Amino acid sequence: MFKCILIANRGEIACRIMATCREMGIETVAVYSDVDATAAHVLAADRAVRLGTAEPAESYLNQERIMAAVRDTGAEAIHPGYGFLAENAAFAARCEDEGIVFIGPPPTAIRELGEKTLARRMMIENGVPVIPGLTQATSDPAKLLDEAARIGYPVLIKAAAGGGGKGMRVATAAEALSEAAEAAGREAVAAFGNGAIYIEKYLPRARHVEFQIMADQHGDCVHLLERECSIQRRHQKIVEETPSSALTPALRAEMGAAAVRAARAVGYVNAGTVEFLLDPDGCFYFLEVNTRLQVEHPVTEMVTGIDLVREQIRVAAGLPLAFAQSDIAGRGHAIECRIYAEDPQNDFLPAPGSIEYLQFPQGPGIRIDAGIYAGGQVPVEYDPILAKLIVQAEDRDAAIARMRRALGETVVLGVKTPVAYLRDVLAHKAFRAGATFTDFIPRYMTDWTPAAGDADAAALAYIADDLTAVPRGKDRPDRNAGWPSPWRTLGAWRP
Ligand code: MV4
Repeated sequence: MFKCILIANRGEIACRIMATCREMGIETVAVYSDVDATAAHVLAADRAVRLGTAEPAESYLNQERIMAAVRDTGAEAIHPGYGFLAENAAFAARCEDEGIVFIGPPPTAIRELGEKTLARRMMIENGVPVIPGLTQATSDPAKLLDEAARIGYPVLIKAAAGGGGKGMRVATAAEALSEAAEAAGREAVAAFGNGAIYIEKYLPRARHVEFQIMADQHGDCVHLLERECSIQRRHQKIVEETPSSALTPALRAEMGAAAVRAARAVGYVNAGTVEFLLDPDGCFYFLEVNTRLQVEHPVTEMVTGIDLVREQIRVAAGLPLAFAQSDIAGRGHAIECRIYAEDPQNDFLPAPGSIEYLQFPQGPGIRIDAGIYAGGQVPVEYDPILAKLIVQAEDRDAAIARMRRALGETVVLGVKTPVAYLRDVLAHKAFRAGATFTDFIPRYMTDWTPAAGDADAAALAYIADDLTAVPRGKDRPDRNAGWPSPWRTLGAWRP
């Protein structure tokens, strides 16, 4: 087993990975940029190496400096987390060349699955259903029009080098197709440096259901059940859960088997996610494979009891999977809510700043994956995810009740967060009924404002006012020495 792992990431995911390393007796190396010199992940690591200034190219995306940090610290492996270098095939190949273990899939799998039309062809060859549409990228208007006529409108134009919903455009009729194709191509160039596009039939009211997969270096591959991630805003997932209320045991087995075929098609190793769209008739279609540990992996860990990071590290070290498909069973229901520094009343724009006060919920079935602490800063330069709140309970209703309770106990002051918004998402009749389709947020939540007289919102505003009057720095009273906690204030205060 490795003695030392470098975590090439920051924030909550770096802290999460370090927690497992510590349990496994593996030394951790953090890397950081100047604005992160005192960030949570730096404090959590055994050692930390400065990379450079805040710009990602000078720090978390800088392969030279990360490899230098690996050499200087004697780390044997790199965990890339998600984002940054996690799905960079060239970086994974470079690690291999330099004798460092990349804790993730082989570079060939990253490269092949990153080419969306190639991935579609490989899935078709392996009996995985794909959405009707092109299997070769083209910008030829005649070819696009032909295919759209064949599959029928509306169609969705996607970037061939893309993923995650970036650069997608719907065309509802032939007249709109060429303009939409040009716009999608321009966006693809800007986002991926590659303007290649293709089209698919557009499925407007489907569910996003993804399967966690895990494969070892000895040819074993299993799935660890599904996650439903249909609650998204501008292709940003905000609530994820498992199991999906739309799957029967038979459909789960069928989709899980298709996910394993998808992984085997590219010789996949380590953790990955196979995304599907599930339409209201119960037909499912391959979307893409995410070749990384995902943000929402904790819901899977909560119901399966498996530490996915531990399995990633074991598999990367050459060990066989510790479980067979028949060992995998989900217990109860888990839900995750993502808490970003963002303003729900200002179009969810990132709202970085300093964390003045922080209180997380506690109690049975609750997990917090956080990358911040009270008194810390949320820099403007990176994704403003603060923490993930994950709950597990015996069934979906109990998990919803537990999540609403946990959100009600969550206090983050100093930056705006969507905590109150998330409570309303979970309280929504359609959510409770399991009507979680990809149009949920635009359909039900566009005109959201904090409920008039909402006790939490009012109490939080009251606490925030109070806090601005609190002396700072050395004059600030010790929280343990009589400063009333917002939680007590919250409990006692009535509008
Ligand atoms: C689609 C789709 C409907 N039809 N493709 C978004 C993320 C990326 N992995 C693929 N995505 C989608 N692809 C076809 N042919 C719907 C989504 C989609 C989605 C679209 C709009 C709003 C929210 C969404 C959430 C999940 C998936």
